[in-house]
Formats: sequence, C-alpha cells, structure tokens
Amino acid sequence: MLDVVIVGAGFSGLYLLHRMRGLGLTARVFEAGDGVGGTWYWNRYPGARVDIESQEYSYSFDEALQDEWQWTERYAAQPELLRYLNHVADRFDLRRDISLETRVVSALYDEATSRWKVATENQKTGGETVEARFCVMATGCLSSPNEPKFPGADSFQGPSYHTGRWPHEGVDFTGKRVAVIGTGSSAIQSITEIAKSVGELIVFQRTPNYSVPAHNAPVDPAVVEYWRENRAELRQKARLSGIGIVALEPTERLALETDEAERRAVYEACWAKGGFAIGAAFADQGVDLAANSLAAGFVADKIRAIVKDPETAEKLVPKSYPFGTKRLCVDTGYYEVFNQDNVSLVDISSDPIETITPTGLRLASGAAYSFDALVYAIGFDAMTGALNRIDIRGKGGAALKDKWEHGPRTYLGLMVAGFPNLFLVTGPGSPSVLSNMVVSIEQHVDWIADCITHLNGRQLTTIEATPEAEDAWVAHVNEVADATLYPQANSWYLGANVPGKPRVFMPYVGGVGPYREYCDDVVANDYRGFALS
Ligand code: FAD
Ligand code: N01
Repeated sequence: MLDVVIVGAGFSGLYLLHRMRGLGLTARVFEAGDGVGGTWYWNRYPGARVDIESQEYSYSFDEALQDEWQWTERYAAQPELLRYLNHVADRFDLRRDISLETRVVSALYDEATSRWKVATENQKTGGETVEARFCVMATGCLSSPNEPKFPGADSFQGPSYHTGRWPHEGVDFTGKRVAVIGTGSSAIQSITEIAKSVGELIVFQRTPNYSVPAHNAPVDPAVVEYWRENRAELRQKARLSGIGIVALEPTERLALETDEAERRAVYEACWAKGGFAIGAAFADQGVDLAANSLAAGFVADKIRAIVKDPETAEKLVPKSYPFGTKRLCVDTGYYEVFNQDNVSLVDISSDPIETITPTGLRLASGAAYSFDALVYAIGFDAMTGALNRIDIRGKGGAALKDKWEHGPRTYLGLMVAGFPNLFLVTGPGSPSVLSNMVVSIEQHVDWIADCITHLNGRQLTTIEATPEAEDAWVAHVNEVADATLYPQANSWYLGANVPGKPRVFMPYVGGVGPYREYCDDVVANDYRGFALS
C-alpha cells in the first residue's frame, strides 16, 4: 500500500513527488506519456513557447535549482522547458517512482478501508492496480486535446496533426500547401512559424483572437542579476499578486478617468513592453465594457496598421467579445504573416466547416479548399477533460463525471465533497489557468503536503470537503466571475469550445494572492469547510 498516488508528471506531478518524498511518504507517479514534462512534453508544435517570462515561469521551491538553471530566452521555447523539467526529474532523482506510458483509467474509493484503488493501463505490461491513502490528480488543465470531430476527418489523404500531440520527430512543411484550423494561442504561435517554409498556408478562423507582441529576445543578463539579487522578495510578491506575475505591476488607474493622450501613452508603453502588460493597463478594463472597448480599440488599430489588406485586417479584428475575456495571445509576428502573398485567411464564423474531404475541406456554403497537410489547432477539453476521462468514484460508488454533469463543483478547486482524500491540482474553482500556473501549482502542492502532514500528526485518516462549503465556494466563484466581463465571451474558460459541454465559468477570478490567503485562513481555522476524521 502506498501513501500517495499521483497522476501526471508535468510541473505539478514532479513537484508533488518531491514534496511527498520529503515528508517520508511512499508515492508513485503514473504518466500517460513516454516522458516527463506534461504540457511541454506534448506540445511540440513549431513556435511553442511560454508567454510568461522565463524567470517567473519556473519553480521557486529550491534555491540551488534556481541558482544553477539559466534560461536563454525571455520567453523560453518548448524544447528548453522540456529540458528544464527533465533536469528537475534527474536532479531530484524522481524517475525511479514514475511509471511512464501508463494511463490511469480508474480511481475508486473504498469506504471500508478508506483507500483509493487506482487502476492503470500500460501497453507493454498490461497495467496494474495499486492502493493508496491519498490520490492526487495532477492531470493538467490543458492536457486533453479537443478531438477533431469534423465529418470526413478520416478520409483526408494527407497527414494531419493536432498541436497538442505533435510528432516528436517534427514535421517538414517546406513547399507544402498547409491548412490550419483555429486561431487560439497554439495556432497563432504555429502559424507564425509554419508560414516561414510553406508553399501556401490557409488559416481557417472561427473567432479572431486578440494577440499582442512578446518582444522575445535572449535573456537580458541585467534581468538575471536583478532576479538573483532579489529573488526571495520577487517570488513572494508573485505569490501574493493578482495573477502570479511580478512583471505586471497592479494599477488602480481607470481608463475612463484618464484623458485620451495619456491613455494612449499607457497602451503604447504596454505594447512596447510586450506580453500581458496591456491586459492589466487599467483597473476598469476587465469589469467595465466602456473601459474595455478603449483597450480593444487600441489593439484593433494596431492590427489595422500591421495588416496591409484592409479586408483581411477587418477579419482579424475581434468584434464579438470584450478584450481579454478570451485568453490573450502573445506572438512573434503573427499579424505580419498575413502580409505574405502565400498566406490567406478564411473566415468561417458564419460558414462553418461542413466536411473534411480526401484532398482538403468544404464549407457549408460549398466553398472547397485543397491542401497537402492539415493542422488542428483546436485546443483542449480544458480543466475537466482529463479528469472526466478517468472513472473516478467516491463514496457510495458515485462517479465524479456524474456529479459534474452540469459543470464542475469543488471546494477551493482542491477537493470535492463525496471524494475523501482525493486532491486536485489547479482544479476548477481555483485561479489556475488565469495565473502563472507554476505559482498556482506550487501553492496547491504545498497546501496538499501541509494537509497530509496535519492529518498524520493527529492520527487522522481522512479529509473531505463538506457539501455546504462546496456549495458556498461554487456560488462565490460564480459571483466573482459574474462581476467581470469574462462570461461574455464564448471561451474555453466556460467550456464553450467543446460541443455539449456545460457552460460554467471554471477558473476563480478572485486573484492568486487573495485566494492563497483564503486557503491559509481555512487551514488556520481548523480546515474550515472540511470534515476530518
Ligand atoms: P500538465 O503539464 O498538463 O501535465 C499533466 C500530465 O498528466 C500530462 O503529462 C498528461 O499526460 C498526464 N495525464 C493526464 N491524464 C492522465 C491519466 N489518466 N493517466 C496518466 N497520466 C495522465 N501556463 C502558464 O502559466 N504560462 C504559459 O505560458 C503557458 N503556456 C502554455 C502553452 C501550451 C501550449 C499549453 C497547452 C499550456 C500552457 N500553459 C501555460 C498551461 C500549462 O498547462 C501549465 O503551465 C503547466 O505546464 C501545467 O502543468 P501540470 O503538471 O499541472 O499539467
Ligand atoms: O486552444 P484555443 P489553444 N471549427 O481553445 C478553434 C494555453 N496556451 O490550444 O475561438 C473551427 O484557445 C477555436 O475557435 P473559437 C493558453 O492558455 C498557451 O490555442 O472556439 N474552429 C480557436 O480559434 C490557451 O488559451 C500558449 O471560435 C474551431 C481554436 O480552434 C490554451 O492553452 C500557447 C473548432 C482553439 O483555440 C488553449 O490554446 C498555446 C471548430 N469545430 C496554448 N473548434 C502560449 O502562448 C475549435 N476551433 C503560452
């Protein structure tokens, strides 16, 4: 019998294993992929890179690790992030407790023994069933690809790829006619790279996204030095900040109370700084439509200035949702790509893809397109997808999937009523995908480690969220989201990208710092809202 079973070996699973071992617990990690790294193992599409500065998008738990690891770019690319996570696995000797190519298919709670029975599948060994006191789902918020369900998809004669499952050996598109479906972050990054070598590129866009320049560059040695000297303070600042990023200074200035010239100067400064800066230019843009439309207008003008063909530019300007309510994209020359003669943009917002054909695709209007290769950049079944693909059953054999039929319900995004000793990392109802996720992951892992220590110190066996605490938290998550403009977009935050998925705003918009303080307060008050036995 194990103390802890951990599902997933990305940022979350690796740190969890390290912490559990540090507590003297026995733990095993099961990972479906044949390597560690999670997101950075799977998403190998051209141009994949982080959109939070590398100094910040990294573990803070170990001083020596931070001293020895040097990032090469302001925004690390996927290969470097994967090297980093492999380095972490080696440095902390994690591999001996990680079973790769092993998918967890079910996790069943046995009330008689208060243990989780976790069953795995492995193509080589056939899989096994293990028992553990605790089960932690470190399965990732963006790890279940949105499967292409277009009619005729199997008939396409050329190769097709999903950005989230990119071949390890890479793909050579030189001179080829390539189609990309989607214009989210994965698409925007890959389109920019793919356009460099293709013969022809056709982009099928259902909804345009706002994208801002990254201004990526080699890491500035002065920044490295600054971080080295002030690391403890900066890391702590991130933990208590709004979205876990120090580089984004919080502001109280209001767009609607700033005159036009000054406002423009602020937006221009944010644009020049790059990355998410413009997402936090004014305090009122996330909650007030009039303030929001000023930021939206600024970015729209930038798009019109960059893209030479006015018709194409207009198609690229988002018009159907407020700025920042779909995840802001961060690019390296995305809009410029549409000035290339061999790149075209097809607006499918009112003329959807009817079928994939052997040589291309056809829209509802009958318009047909031919190409040699197809890239699905259609995103993920976010936040709940990976969990719902596992048969998770709690007390009375109740299935998590059934409980979440109308949308996920958790207490703090950490635990679910009826599922004792089952923890989620960055689960729905926590800041998770609205934050620098490494900061949020470390907070959850530390909270879980402290919780298990607390139980063991008092010879307690189980912890479970109470239904009342869960109801109140779900209501609070909704209330806070409803006070913002977020619910006005058809985003994956709401599950809108997956047909049939319940429309519920899943992440917690209350902020990383306030959320952390709330979680700490719960602990300080004898794990308020949890039943311990
Ligand atoms: P993951 O990295 O997703 O790892 C989960 C692992 O669990 C996966 O390896 C998966 O194979 C495994 N797994 C799932 N189900 C099972 C199962 N049933 N059995 C066995 N194994 C299973 N976040 C940011 O903060 N900033 C960014 O710039 C950023 N960029 C991103 C770019 C891309 C392309 C994507 C897809 C996401 C990005 N994210 C970003 C979010 C990113 O997912 C997190 O930052 C972080 O990597 C999540 O780590 P994790 O360990 O929680 O999950
Ligand atoms: O996925 P997405 P993603 N027909 O869901 C379209 C993180 N990330 O993989 O908007 C036609 O954003 C869909 O259209 P619509 C980041 O958090 C970060 O790009 O639903 N089109 C959309 O355009 C990000 O937000 C980085 O109308 C269809 C696209 O496909 C998250 O991961 C890089 C369709 C999917 O966009 C997900 O990003 C990559 C259909 N049936 C990812 N179905 C960084 O830069 C979907 N689409 C750090």
